Amino acid sequence: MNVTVGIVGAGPAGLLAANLLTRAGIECAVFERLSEEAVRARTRAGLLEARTASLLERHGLGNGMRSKGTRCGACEFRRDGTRHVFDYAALVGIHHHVYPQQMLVGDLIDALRTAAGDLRFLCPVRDVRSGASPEIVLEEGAAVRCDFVLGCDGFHGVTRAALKGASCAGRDFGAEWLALLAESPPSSDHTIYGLHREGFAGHMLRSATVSRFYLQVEPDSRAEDWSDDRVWDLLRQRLRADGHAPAPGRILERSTLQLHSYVTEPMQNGAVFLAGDAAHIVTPAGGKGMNLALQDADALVCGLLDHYRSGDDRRLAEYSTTRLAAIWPMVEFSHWLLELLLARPGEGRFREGLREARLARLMAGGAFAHEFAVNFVGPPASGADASSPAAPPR
Ligand code: RFL
Repeated sequence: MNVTVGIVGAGPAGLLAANLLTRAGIECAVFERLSEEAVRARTRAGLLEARTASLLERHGLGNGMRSKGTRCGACEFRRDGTRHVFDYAALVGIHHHVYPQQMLVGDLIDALRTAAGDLRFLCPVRDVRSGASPEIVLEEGAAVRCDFVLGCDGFHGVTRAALKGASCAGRDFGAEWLALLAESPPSSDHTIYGLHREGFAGHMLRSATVSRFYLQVEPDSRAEDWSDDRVWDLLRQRLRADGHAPAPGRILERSTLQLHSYVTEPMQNGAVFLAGDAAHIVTPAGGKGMNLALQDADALVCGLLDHYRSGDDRRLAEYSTTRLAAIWPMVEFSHWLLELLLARPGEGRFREGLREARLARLMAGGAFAHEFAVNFVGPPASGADASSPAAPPR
């Protein structure tokens, strides 16, 4: 079996790449190990940077985000019962879009179907072989020969192993968050970070009735050991300020997240390319993961369009260098924010002193606050990663 571009994984990166290639008339197929139902139901991210939102609009894929999402231009830090609202939109004039990942993934699946794209669920990939004509080896044994393979299969995928000579640099932060999705309405119109001495708590917007919460817990905790009552007691304790606290509701999902960040360099070997979490994973602090995944896919498709339309391989050759230059600053930003959010009760007053100083510096306004705002909402797209509009649907 042959396919021009083989895409492993139907997450945000793989689905965006498939949409753009299919609309441009370049044959591609997506191989996804899970069922469509499972992919559509996977709740994760919710914050789209301004440059990601404009990327989706530019490709005609922003309708759902615009009609069902909301805009957000501030975040809040709560510490010792005091609220510190950071109005980044007032500083830089741009907003986030709040649009749950599963809704965007649903939009991308629907758009790909409309464009008659080739999307194969329950089709796990066992291996990817690099080389002049790379191959995707399916779990059931068939090999699919491709011009290019896009590894969009997340951090636990199989494509990264095909990048011989690539290295993965990263850090495990030795901390864990309980990630919860609950029937609890927003208690404000922005993200809330609770900087409590005993551990971080976060309240993130998702919809009018559902919120995502994070709770810093002891490393190696098990999600099922946390009763609803204990979860709500801690969330209310860590997020309470000036009489504001989240309203308890039914907990729909709970899982634990080991906090780590990793970056693979380079993101390419021959005709095999990585995009999204397959190449880099960032902790949820700052909400960068899905944004980087979509931006990678957009940049990669730009290079492929140049290759097929004019035989110009410069953007493909520069893909890894260009993307890593955009990825590392976001990893650094997320790391800085995580250091502000995480409590390390064992480190006592010194750590708390640093947190106080960092928060004060941020809330003082000025150049530092401006830089934080730009990084949080996403710097404007540079010439290097701003793609040309996709060709109209066939
Ligand atoms: P995905 O979404 O992980 O998709 C990869 C797909 O590949 C499939 N796959 C395979 N298919 C075939 N054969 C194999 N051998 C395969 N192995 C894997 C998988 O089934 C899957 O469908 O990667 P992608 O496209 O790179 O997208 C990355 C984003 O999903 C991720 O970065 C974000 O969800 C991270 N993230 C957040 N990002 C943000 O920008 N803003 C946020 O607010 C935010 N919140 C979060 C998050 C991630 C979270 N978790 C669970 C890690 C909150 C949470 C709780």
